[in-house]
Amino acid sequence: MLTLKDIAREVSSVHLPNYNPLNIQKGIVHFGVGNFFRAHEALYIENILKKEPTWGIVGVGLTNGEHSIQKAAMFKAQDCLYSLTECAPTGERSVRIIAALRDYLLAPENPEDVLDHLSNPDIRIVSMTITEGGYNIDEKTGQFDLQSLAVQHDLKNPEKPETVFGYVVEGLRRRRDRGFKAFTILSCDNLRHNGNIARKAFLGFACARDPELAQWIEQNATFPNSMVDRITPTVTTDIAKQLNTASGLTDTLPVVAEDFRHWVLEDNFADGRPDLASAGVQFVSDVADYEHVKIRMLNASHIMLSFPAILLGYAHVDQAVKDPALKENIENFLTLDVIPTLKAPPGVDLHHYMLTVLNRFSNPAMADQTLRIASDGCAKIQVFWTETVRHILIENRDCSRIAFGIAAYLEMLRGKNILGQTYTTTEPAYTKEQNALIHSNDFSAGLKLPAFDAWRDLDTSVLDAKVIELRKIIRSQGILAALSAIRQP
Ligand code: CS2
Repeated sequence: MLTLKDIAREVSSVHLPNYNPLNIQKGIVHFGVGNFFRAHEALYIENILKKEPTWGIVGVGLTNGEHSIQKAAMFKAQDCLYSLTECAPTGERSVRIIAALRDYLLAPENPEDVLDHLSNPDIRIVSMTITEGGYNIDEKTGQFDLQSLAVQHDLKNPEKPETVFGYVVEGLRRRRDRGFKAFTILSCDNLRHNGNIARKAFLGFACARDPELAQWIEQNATFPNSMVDRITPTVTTDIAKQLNTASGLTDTLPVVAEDFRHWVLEDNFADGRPDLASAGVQFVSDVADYEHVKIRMLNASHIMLSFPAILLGYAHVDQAVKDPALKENIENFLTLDVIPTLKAPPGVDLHHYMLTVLNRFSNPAMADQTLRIASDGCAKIQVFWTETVRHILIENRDCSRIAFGIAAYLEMLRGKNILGQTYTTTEPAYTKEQNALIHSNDFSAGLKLPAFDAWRDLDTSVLDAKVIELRKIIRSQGILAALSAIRQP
């Protein structure tokens, strides 16, 4: 296993940290230590640690299922080191060891340890990648959902929290009572205005817990918005083996990512920040236009591609984007439906952006999984498609591509592709009753799913009829026939 001792010796062709990890102090707590975080934020931090050794990261996992316990043990066993393999579409690869993660805590095993870190004034940033659906916002009301069981638990047991909201707010309560500064709450999830959503969620929780504390947090903590971008596939056991064979390392937690990365951030930090600009972070006064472009073009077309791709039996994104009919559909979706609704940020050409996205999707070296992209479609559809759908409905524009996307999503959820193979989708938000809607023989039943809540206030009759028509075509003649039916003349 990879250890600090290993990185003291040169492993040929693997880049090692340019600082001594033993000299690093902790300055950041991060919730949600997934592959994206390990290939993105952790790498940016890695690149400044030599100059600024006070910004090491403590990772926190909030769940204690078997998988989480195993992951925590693996992190500990390799001193929280791991290898990152970056792959260019040309096939070139480079491997480096990331040592920015200096500790990993499994919150349910020792909640006090997490709260001690959060109330330590050395921790000045609390960042998070807790997924698009993780902010507990009710899309119908746009408000923090106080009724969820986990939130209710934390409101009743504020000093023994279980959710990220409970932990962060209790940590801030202790800092206030001890006369310490608040920290920056930095969301790194693919959300529209992720900082504003985080503010709504954490203040929503804090207000229900103690309005005075909420006021202190509002006045002292900050919630910068950010746009984050780097495609980071799931690492299966086979991929891990291949990565280790290629690198010559014995890493139980290797990560692989594309060679592209981008982070645009608002410069609004409560208690200082590292010099991230020197590591390539772009600081701007308003992230909104960058977020809109990224979410509505890259993430939106990622799901628009993956839903039908799964039905066609494509396991990987690069295979899917090489299918002419699927690629043409993405190009039409972006040029006809999405780009006309966007404002290009300074220096960004939207047509060029589209070509870059398609080129990134075609990177075969990563074997990015269509099922990874399609997971939690319920949250992703709401976050990635809503603005585009609302524009189309309000302006009475051609809704056929979005109807196709919805039809492909609903058919994909049924778990069987055109080759008759079955697969398992991941939809954490759906209840038993909602899952039954997916398998109903009534083609309109699925339209009741919460995935479509964010435009339910508009007249959806034309869209709904088109979805039903396309579902029938997919079921009787297949996905390519449905694509032909919506093809541009
Ligand atoms: C993907 C993202 O899961 C998804 O929906 O679109 O993980 C995507 O790979 C990243 O946002 C790229 O920055």
